[in-house]
Amino acid sequence: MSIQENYELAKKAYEKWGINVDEVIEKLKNVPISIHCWQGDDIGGFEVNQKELSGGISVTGNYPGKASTPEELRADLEKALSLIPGKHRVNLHAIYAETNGEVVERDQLEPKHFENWVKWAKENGLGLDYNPTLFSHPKADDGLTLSHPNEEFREFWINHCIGSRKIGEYFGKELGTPALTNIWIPDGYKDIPSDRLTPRKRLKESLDKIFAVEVDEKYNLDAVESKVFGLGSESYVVGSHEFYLNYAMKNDKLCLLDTGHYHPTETVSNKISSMLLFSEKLALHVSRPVRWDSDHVVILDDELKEIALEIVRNDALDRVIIGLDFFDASINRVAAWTIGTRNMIKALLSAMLVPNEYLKQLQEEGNFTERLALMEEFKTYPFGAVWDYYCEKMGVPVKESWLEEVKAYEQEVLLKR
Ligand code: RNT
Ligand code: ZN
Repeated sequence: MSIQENYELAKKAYEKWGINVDEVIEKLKNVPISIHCWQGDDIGGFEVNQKELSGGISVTGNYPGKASTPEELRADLEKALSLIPGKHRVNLHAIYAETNGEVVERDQLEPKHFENWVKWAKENGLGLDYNPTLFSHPKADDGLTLSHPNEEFREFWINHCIGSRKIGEYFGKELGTPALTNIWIPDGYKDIPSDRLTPRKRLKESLDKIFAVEVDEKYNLDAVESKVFGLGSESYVVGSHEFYLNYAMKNDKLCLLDTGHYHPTETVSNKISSMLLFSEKLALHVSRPVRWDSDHVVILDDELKEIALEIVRNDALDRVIIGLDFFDASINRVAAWTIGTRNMIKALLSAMLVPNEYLKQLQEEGNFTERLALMEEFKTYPFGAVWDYYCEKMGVPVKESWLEEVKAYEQEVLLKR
């Protein structure tokens, strides 16, 4: 049977439940995923005085072919994007600035250092998002940045974050879609702190200074990302969930929830509805923690599906900004992007192919038998046939055939680096 025939059959099965599959597909087309550029080069970046990765995050593996120039990184991203259905966004970090071989300190970065990225984004119909880089730097060697006891260091990072918001604004203006500028800092302590308050007070003051500078929300949205622990900050992280949740609510900023930044039995899927009741927008870093914040490639697991369901059934596709955050250097990096992003999209599609309104109604009526029965039965509905049709319609490889393209790209491009 052809892809089309399979699709027609699947459509009938879903139509029985009042799901209009053609409409679902139209809707899915317009959901952008923000693809993190840093999977392509193990969070290396292009700084002239490149420092080793720090900040309590770690990339493991040494698969050949990683990008080491902006041109290579963009070419790899283009390859991955050609295998992913839909129009998406690319998420940059300050260390991906292009400074023409000159040393430009992070607090001196300007929009002009991202001109090539913007030009490329325009050519490829992409939006751009941004992150100041508060790690892999001599001024962050002790794992402290915006909460640093040394005022001079703090000022440096504050200025870097202010400049970053202006770069985000520049992206938004140029590309006609607001950039999300997300602040994540590694600050914390390996061992039990004797004072938890003072560093948090300093972080609060630093953020106040950063956000005191007016930046048009039409072009740039600010987010703050919390964490529960990191390598070297096992006992205490300054920017905890409660810290940023309160900060964001009080100051009208977006909370960014990274799926690897909570206690192992805590799930981001269960947080989304609560967040949506109190803020207009919410941002995500979809990742896959394995025992810790290991940033494995996103797979189509139960938690990913549950996250997608929470976004879809709460009608929040335009309120939840979906970004990815994983870095695996033990496999082909273009494949890593492709697998992770396709899975995110698959999860959204599968969430749209569930009779969500009816299931809600069953719960309201206390009919938990039927709720459970249907939720289980829908797991084996022919969602794969719709996914294949979607890929074909969007002009990207169907099923695992994308892998052949990655293999060829590896032979022709990656292994020659
Ligand atoms: C680290 C955070 C952060 C980084 C990127 C590179 O734990 O998740 O988002 O992964 O900024
Ligand atoms: Zn993250």
